[in-house]
Amino acid sequence: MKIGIIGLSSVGKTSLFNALTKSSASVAGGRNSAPNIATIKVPDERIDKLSEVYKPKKTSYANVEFVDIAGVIPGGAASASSADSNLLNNIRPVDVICHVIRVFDEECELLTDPVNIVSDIKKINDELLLSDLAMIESRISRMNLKKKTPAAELEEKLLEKLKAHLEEEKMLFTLELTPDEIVMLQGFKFLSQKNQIIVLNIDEKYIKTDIGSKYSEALAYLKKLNTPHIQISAKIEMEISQLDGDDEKMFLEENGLAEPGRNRLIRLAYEVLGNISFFTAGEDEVKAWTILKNDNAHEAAGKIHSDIQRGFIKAEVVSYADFLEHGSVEKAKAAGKSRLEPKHYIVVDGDIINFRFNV
Ligand SMILES: Nc1nc2c(ncn2[C@@H]2O[C@H](COP(=O)(O)OP(=O)(O)OP(=O)(O)O)[C@@H](O)[C@H]2O)c(=O)[nH]1
Ligand SMILES: [Mg+2]
Repeated sequence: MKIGIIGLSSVGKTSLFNALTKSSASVAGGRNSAPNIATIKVPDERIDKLSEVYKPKKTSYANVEFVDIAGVIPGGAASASSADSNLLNNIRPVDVICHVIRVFDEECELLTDPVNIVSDIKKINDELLLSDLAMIESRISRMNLKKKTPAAELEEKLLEKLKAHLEEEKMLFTLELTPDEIVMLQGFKFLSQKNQIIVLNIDEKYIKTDIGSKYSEALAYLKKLNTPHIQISAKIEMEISQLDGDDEKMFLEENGLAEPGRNRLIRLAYEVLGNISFFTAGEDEVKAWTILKNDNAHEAAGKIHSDIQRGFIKAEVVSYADFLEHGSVEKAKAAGKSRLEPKHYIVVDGDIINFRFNV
């Protein structure tokens, strides 16, 4: 899973990136700079617990890659500058967009404007939208130069529908598409079609408060857009990221936080993408595997190895809750809590699976 951190200039994107990935990328920024990239393991206390029991040689968490992209300049999508199109192209490969909004108004040389959440969101979303519109227009005009096949006719009709939607200043993620249409559009990787999470980078003085009442208009706007949001203080998260174990725990407690914002953000990104985890556990390795909600046991097997999928016999499943209650998978089994499931079984988040297969 790739998460792209985007936003206007100097809103705290790199600070957030550093906090999330325990990196130390320069916060100086600059619009021509290459994106900062780092992969982190997804914190999951279920994996911690499984490892405690199995004491495996290797523990493998799920991975998430964060990409910190230079600030988007309003008006860039309409300009022909290669810096602007490079910048927008850096967003293209990501699975989910983490859109950072400045909600701190500390004295800062560059930032004299008061906080304006709605206007800031629109500035960035307009860029994504205009870039998609330009791409569609150029594709349609190129198609018009050639004799059209039936497949091309279908594609053009669909692109015209998207174009009309964008011309009403609506993001593509708000357009309902059929599964066939989604497949047809996959190659384009439209920027406004990507799911977004709005990260409200709040002033540290608000960390114990829900800023909902202060910025109710902005939250109503997000609700209407159907975009999830999360409030985080990048500054505080940077401090947290420098602590370990007990120090981290103490700091969180002192600040009235249940867990680092990093965990909340990754969970939300998982949810937005419809991702869930299942586990394999043994003395060699305890491992988390990422699949989509509603994937079946046969598809889950394919994540591990094509041989396991091909030779699939049954999935031996113990739920995480049963594992926890009985203290180990073996004890849960002895208590009759293990199920033998067929290919079409829909895997549940947290299932501990042992695949039986024959090749
Ligand atoms: N008060 C306060 N300042 C912050 C916070 N987050 C970032 N800053 C400051 O804002 C400035 C910009 O931070 P960056 O993390 O570099 O922002 P950016 O969005 O990556 O900036 P560009 O990459 O240049 O677009 C720095 O001086 C930070 O110290 C915050 O939560 N509170
Ligand atoms: Mg930056």
